[in-house]
Amino acid sequence: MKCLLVALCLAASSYAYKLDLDIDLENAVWPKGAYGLTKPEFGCPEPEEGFTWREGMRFHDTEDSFPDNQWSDILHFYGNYGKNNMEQHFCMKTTDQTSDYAWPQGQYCLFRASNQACPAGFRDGWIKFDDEDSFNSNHVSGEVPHGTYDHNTLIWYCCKTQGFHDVPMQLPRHKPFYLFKHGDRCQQVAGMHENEEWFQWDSEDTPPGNEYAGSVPTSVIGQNVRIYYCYYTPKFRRPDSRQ
Ligand SMILES: [Ca+2]
Ligand SMILES: [Ca+2]
Ligand SMILES: [Ca+2]
Ligand SMILES: [Ca+2]
Repeated sequence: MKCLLVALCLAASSYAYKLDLDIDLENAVWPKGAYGLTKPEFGCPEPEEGFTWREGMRFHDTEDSFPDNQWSDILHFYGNYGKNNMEQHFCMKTTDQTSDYAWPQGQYCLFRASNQACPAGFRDGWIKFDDEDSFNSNHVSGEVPHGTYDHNTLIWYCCKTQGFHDVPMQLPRHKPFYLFKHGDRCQQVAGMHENEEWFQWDSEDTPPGNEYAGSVPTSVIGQNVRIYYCYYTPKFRRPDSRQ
């Protein structure tokens, strides 16, 4: 009888826990700090009280001679990309203090916001993309990550490097979003499926080539630049979802 009671109590408490978790998920907000995400095909995350996502774009004129940008079989980038050139689109949160919720421990990276430090607990780093040297047509518009945007592209990142991939963190799950991969697999997010994607920039074939420093997303940076992304999609939809 005692055992039955314990079992019932355990069942009841785990049910309560599940309810709490669901409520937390509904109320999840984007963590405080200034940072950016890659814009996916369905657009930037929904605005929240205190901020809206500011958008921007970097057009990379990649190698013109036997152009060979490559990407994963499935890719959900917003905008245009092809063998010869590509657009990086950004969703930037430039308002620092919007909630008390800080980015949890884990293994993932974000864009660093222009002229702002990474959120607390992140390490920064940069990648320099050696874009096409001849008749370069790079251009830039809107709100973009901290960096240098001329005939080449240098972009800063913020990385969490000390947590565990398999401890799910809570983020809004109204819409799909991207984080950068850090380490050997994608960070788990509660209520979301995570799938790896990648893009490879065919950089200028003539040296000096690409460079990087500090903490950056999982990538291959040599003659060309390949960066790995984690694409998150909701496991189930909210009844009032606008999608
Ligand atoms: Ca080109
Ligand atoms: Ca160049
Ligand atoms: Ca190349
Ligand atoms: Ca070239």
